[in-house]
Amino acid sequence: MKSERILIIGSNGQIGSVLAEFLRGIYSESNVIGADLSKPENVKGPFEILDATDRQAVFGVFKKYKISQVYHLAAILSAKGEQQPLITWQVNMQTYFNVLEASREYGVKKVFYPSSIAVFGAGIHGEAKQSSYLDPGTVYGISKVAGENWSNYYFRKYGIDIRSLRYPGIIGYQSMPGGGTTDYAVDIYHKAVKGEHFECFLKPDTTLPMIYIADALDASVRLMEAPADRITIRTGYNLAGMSFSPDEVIRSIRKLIPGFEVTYLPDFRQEIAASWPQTVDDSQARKDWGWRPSYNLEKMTKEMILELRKKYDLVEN
Ligand code: NAD
Ligand code: AKB
Repeated sequence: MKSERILIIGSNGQIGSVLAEFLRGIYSESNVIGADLSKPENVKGPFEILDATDRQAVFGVFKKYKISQVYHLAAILSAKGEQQPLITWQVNMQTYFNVLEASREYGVKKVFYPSSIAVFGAGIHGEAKQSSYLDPGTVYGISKVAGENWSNYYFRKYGIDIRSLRYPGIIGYQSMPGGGTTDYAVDIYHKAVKGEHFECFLKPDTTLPMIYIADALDASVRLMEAPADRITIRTGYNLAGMSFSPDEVIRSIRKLIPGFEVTYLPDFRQEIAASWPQTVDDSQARKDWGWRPSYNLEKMTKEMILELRKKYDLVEN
């Protein structure tokens, strides 16, 4: 087992809950400390109830556990963020400033900052390049661009080794998403497996970049473990898994669940999705630290359906 003391802030969330398990497998249960606004039942390993907007509380957790690495996942995502823009700005930025300052104070070795495809805006037509202009249309996207720039600033000014990925929409069977525009792509599998009708809040041809959770975790840890001299981007690396529209994911699900019924009722999230790129060029991540995704849409659909059938106890004998 590797020796690090790793703090995950936002460990109850879609990514955090799965990442915690993944990191415990690498660093041991006692070395991965979860932290979130409330304590979930049956939590494994050390856990702190923490409001990361509270500077003193954040400093206290860093000191108590002698943290050496942080994954700062706490945030309000794109769709929820548009319902409460100023609170979203406050939460997304204040939590990150507290993490940056605590990292400086306690000599944290590495920080992971999750950015998003939401940093891109309507100015991109089609594929987002690593160096594409960033003109986000959501408060969430604005906070991620700011977070990326602060990461770069703290790296250059204070030498804190901060690493960041611009995640696409993440899809996994283990946990539910928490208020994003790409959430439909998780929900749709649950509805299909349970034999329920699905109402889609995006139009059928809205293509977005997505990634399977196993690939997202692999990319995150691979980036964090890469030698520092391989990291040439200190804002946020573009990351790609696959790209698909609701129509395409439905067709891939119907190969295994032919009767799956879907209707469309686009809402405000359609406008957010329409402002995001359709594909992402991640060649810099591939070149710098050897990133390669393992899942395409068909492989992911098979695994999602298999795992969700087990979860809902629907496995055919
Ligand atoms: P989520 O909403 O599922 O989880 C976020 C967690 O942060 C929640 O458990 C919430 O309780 C916690 N949190 C919120 N405010 C907090 C505070 N003040 N103090 C402590 N905890 C707080 O989000 P997620 O999908 O797991 O995303 C994690 C990170 O990855 C976020 O920064 C998000 O922007 C980024 N990201 C996610 C995706 C995706 O598709 N899931 C894509 C791109 C980027
Ligand atoms: C969202 O839809 O807000 C997130 C993201 C892509 O950042 N899933």
